[in-house]
Amino acid sequence: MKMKICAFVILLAAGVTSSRAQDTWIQKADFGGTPRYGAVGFSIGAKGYIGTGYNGTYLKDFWEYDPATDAWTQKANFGGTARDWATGFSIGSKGYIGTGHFYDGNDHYYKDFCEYDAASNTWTQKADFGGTGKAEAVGFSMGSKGYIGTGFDGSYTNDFWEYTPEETSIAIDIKPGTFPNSINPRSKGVIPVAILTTDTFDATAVDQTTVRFGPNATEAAPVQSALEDVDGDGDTDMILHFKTQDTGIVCGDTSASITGETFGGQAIEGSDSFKTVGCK
Ligand SMILES: [Ca+2]
Ligand SMILES: [Ca+2]
Repeated sequence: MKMKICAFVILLAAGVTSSRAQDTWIQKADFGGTPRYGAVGFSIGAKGYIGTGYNGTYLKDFWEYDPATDAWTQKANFGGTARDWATGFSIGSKGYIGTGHFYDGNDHYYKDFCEYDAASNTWTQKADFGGTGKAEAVGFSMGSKGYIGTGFDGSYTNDFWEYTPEETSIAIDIKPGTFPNSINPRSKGVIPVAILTTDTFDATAVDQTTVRFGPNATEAAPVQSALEDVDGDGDTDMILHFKTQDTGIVCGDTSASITGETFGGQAIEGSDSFKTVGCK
């Protein structure tokens, strides 16, 4: 009787163990650059990135990690000066590194802030970080916004800042296939608007729940959306339908805009012209 109970307990314990997933760490290829501290990283899509830091010398080299091949590739050096303890995050298809520190007998705390475009492997200087230059700040992103706070600027800090990138300009076509575009503001129908895929923008990445359309680009949410090649150039575009009465378009208006975000959090904006009809 005693043995039976014992066996039952063992089986139960084994069952519990095998039904639980286990967290694991697996060592991957070493970072492609030299050993260092004070580097910073972020991810864009299916790639990871690490750059800058200090190893006795201040560094600005920048590397891409591809988990599919477990390999590092050196990319364009960070766009600012070499530094350690910078801060980074990514928004959509762009990565950002800014703030940081350099010591040359005196401590220098940086507030410059650069954007990395993985598609073109280029860095662009953006608006300086809003607070004082600082080292060892922390950054993260949520949706289309980035955040940096805390850190050391000679003193401990707790200021906290939100970064909003400028909107990416996209091509839209009100009433695709027709021009000029005539809109009757009194119509009880819908207005079709296409977001076009181009060499630099994939319309299928747009999160249609975030899209608004109207003279102020804020008025109407789409009531219907579909993916199709509306301009017949071989790539897939997005077509959205907006109720005319939701758009706020009135007689005499001449243009309207779309705003929204991609699933990756990249803010977008595009405009097209039209003329109002049926107004007399
Ligand atoms: Ca049109
Ligand atoms: Ca197309």
